[in-house]
Amino acid sequence: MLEQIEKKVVAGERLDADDALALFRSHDLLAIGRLANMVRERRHGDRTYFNKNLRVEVTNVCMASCLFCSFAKLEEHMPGSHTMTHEEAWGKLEARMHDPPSEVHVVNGLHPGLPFSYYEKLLEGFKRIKPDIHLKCFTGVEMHFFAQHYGMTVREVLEKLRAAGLDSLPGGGAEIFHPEVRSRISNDKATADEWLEVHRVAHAMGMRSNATMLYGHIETFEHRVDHLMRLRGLQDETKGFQAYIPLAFHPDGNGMKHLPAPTAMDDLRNVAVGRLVLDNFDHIKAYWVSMTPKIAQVALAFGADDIDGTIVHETIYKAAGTRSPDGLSEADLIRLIREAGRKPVERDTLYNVVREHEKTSLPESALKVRDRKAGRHLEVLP
Ligand code: V47
Repeated sequence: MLEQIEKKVVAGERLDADDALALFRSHDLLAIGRLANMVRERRHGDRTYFNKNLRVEVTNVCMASCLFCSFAKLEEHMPGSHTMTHEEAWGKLEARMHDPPSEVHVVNGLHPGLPFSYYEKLLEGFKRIKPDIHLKCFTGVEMHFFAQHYGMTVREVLEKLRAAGLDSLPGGGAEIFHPEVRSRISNDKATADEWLEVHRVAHAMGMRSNATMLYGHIETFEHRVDHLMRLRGLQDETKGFQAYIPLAFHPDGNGMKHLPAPTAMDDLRNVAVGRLVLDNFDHIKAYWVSMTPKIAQVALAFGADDIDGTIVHETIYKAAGTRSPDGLSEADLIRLIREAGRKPVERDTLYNVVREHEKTSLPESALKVRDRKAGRHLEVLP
């Protein structure tokens, strides 16, 4: 089966659902990774993208009760719940202005008690601080909630938020689309069709977005394949997705805490299968918060061409027990990419190049030793 898939990949032919299932079932990770790497190098060569970004989760108060979530609190004033004032949220960006990020990524709970103007004012304030900041805010689930809660169409919501400064949508909230799983892990928020419709409308308005899949809990390989096929189907229609980001389930402190976290094999397989099946997506992101910086680095040889960014203030995975650090410096990201034998490219959210860094021929650790001997600092090296 893998030989037939290899023939298709080499010929640039589209893989079907049976191929995708065979890839998920295979334990020959190196064979799958090699194929995914071939596709990755065909598209991007050694170029590996990262950005300087800031995560702000302004509220974790949420009317939905997703089984996998360790972040949400049902009501304001419950222990551990938070809703930032605008000044607190803007302060996160102000604190970074000495080395400003190019993107603010906002993901929140579905808060029942805030006026819509809260979100408009939030975006306007970020733009006031840094007019060229890219605002990648509110998942398809949040957009659907805004439409229902504030009595607007999805298009009206997106138009109002765009007028306030919204530039694109992040990929969260997709979880697993198949109703057999979605009805059990996320039964009181946007359905698969509703999530996809938000992205369809955003793309029709000229906005770009990302897509995710939350794997490693109660879903089967068939459910994963169904998910990827639905994403590929919408992308054929709109071409508005930029990156696909497989998200590893973290079990601490949520309704599925009895389940083990996915293993490194599964992390890498999800990156590779995503690269091979989503032939109409430009970018596959190895999100280091979800899979640790070490696995994310290895994923750069298994189909991923992007490692996300500096982040700094992530709280969703922190609540769910990630052992990844809070943030990485630009130098950390560059080192991870260089030691994987790749060329670091700093990008903005729309993948415009901010700065190309040299690819080094020696591992960075060797450079460091050489450097220490020469009494120089790593960052002055080309
Ligand atoms: O939608 C929540 C996931 C997502 C858990 O667009 C969990 O560039 C694992 O979507 N274990 C939010 N995952 C994060 C997200 C994202 C991340 C990075 C980049 C982009 C992008 C988007 O986090 C949620 C949900 O699927 N999540 N709880 C958990 N316990």
